[in-house]
Amino acid sequence: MDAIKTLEGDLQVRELRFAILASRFNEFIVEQLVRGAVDALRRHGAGDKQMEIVRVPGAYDLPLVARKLALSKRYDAIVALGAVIKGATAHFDYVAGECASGLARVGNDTGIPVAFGVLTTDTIEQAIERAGTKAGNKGADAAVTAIELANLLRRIEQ
Ligand code: INI
Repeated sequence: MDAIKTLEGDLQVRELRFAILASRFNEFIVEQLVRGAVDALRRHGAGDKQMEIVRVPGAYDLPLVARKLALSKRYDAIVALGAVIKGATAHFDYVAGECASGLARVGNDTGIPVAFGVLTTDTIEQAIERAGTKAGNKGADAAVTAIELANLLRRIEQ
């Protein structure tokens, strides 16, 4: 494999700019995802001027604003954060489904990576586990993915 050219994104933030796009619904959970994302970006060397936090009411509303942010050309990647909890959501499938497919579409249509840090869980306990307790912090994971994808796209363009 050594002879084969391999393209990968590294985890150096360089001068990259990030939008952390977070929904307010289930704020108790989502704020922990925001905290995890900011912490991960900082620990990879990003300064606070390289990130902006943008808030929307709920996860369903993320794709609309993600598209606007992507088209603004002000960011190299978007970290989308939210929490849709089935137990508390009669229309879980619609909110979670539209959120996931809408965010994927934004990335695919605009070429700006949209890292998916939206929790979709059956219970509030599962959401807490993924928001900085025993199953890690999915906001931090999404932020690291955003760094890697932004760098990979740059390498492909070079
Ligand atoms: N939004 C969420 O982010 N999580 C939820 O669990 C949720 N529930 O339970 O309905 C939710 N609903 C609001 C939705 O995202 C939109 O803000 C709303 O429909 C207005 O567009």
